[in-house]
Amino acid sequence: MFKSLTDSISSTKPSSTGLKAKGHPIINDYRISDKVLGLGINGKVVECFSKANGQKYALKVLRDSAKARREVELHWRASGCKHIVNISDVYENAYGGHKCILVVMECMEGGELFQRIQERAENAFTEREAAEIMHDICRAIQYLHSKDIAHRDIKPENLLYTRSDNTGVLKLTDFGFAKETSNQLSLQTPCYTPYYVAPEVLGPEKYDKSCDLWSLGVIMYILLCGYPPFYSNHGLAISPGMKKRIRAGQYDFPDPEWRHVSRDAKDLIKGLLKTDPVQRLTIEQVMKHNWIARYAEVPQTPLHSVRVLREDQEQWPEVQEEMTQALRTMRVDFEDQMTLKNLETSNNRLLEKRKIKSKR
Ligand code: I85
Repeated sequence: MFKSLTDSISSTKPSSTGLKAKGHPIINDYRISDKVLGLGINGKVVECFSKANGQKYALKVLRDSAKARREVELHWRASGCKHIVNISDVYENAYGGHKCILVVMECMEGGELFQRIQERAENAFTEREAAEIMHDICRAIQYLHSKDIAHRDIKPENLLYTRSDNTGVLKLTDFGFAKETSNQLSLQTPCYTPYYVAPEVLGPEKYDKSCDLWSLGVIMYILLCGYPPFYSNHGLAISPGMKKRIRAGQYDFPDPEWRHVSRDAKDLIKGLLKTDPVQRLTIEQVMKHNWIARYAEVPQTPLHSVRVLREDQEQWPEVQEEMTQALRTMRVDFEDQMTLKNLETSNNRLLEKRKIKSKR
């Protein structure tokens, strides 16, 4: 079983940099500390130290499954980007009586994006700095989408800094929901030859990627003002009212936080938070947008974000929960849509066949 992971992993990168899932015990190579760095839904992340160089790493422990193998495979394939957390080693070990996949990653010691921003001096955070951060996140997404990978779980807690000083690099992590979007039609829709394929069959690819652009819109909005564009009224994580507002694209740019924010910034947010995924900007369009392409020339307008993030600090867990749920809804919705589309096209195909038959 695991051989296939090893094979697929080593086949995705040139053999010179090929990552081999190691079969020998990880404890031969690393000292695993009992410090937990984070808890993902698929597994916990703990601190560990290389016995070869003494350096600190982060270790993600996943129970072996098809889902876990997909996560590691896609994450490894994405590891070549400066703004994606790097995998350095993968082990297959029995751990706690279970077959596990152990992913050794570079250790991100700078903490989460918005924690870092919150720790800054008030008024010291400007629109230009927000644009620089957005540019970094965009680079990660551009890299992924160019490799036909949709991350589908881009949210504040998955954006981490390498270090806490000003040399820290922002990187994206957790490929637990990542999905290969390449249209290998023969695999996706086994009953058609490419000649007959309708545009909507090609559609689902775009939907998966558009999830990441919506996330980008939400993160950009929070960066610029300190609160999210959609929130529930009564503190419950994702209320029916909030769902409605997300679906209707009901958000605004209230004063005083948005008064001095540039028109370019608001224009980009509008393109990212389009409710119709087909109308939403693609990552290539975002890269060409003035606010991203010329991020170093964005006005240095002071933002309210640091003050607001601090004032609303106790609401941050809810903000995170809301984004988690909204992303979950989005992934499920797309799956439903895809099933419907495929049913539609397969029905049409049957109709075609009947028409042809009746003409004979
Ligand atoms: N380092 N989502 C939230 C962490 N280095 N973290 C999460 N899924 C993952 C944790 C729960 C992300 O795949 C996660 C994953 C991977 C990491 C990860 C990877 C590499 C780290 C779930 C830290 C860290 C280390 C030292 C200090 C600090 C953080 O988390 C801090 F600055 F916070 F003190």
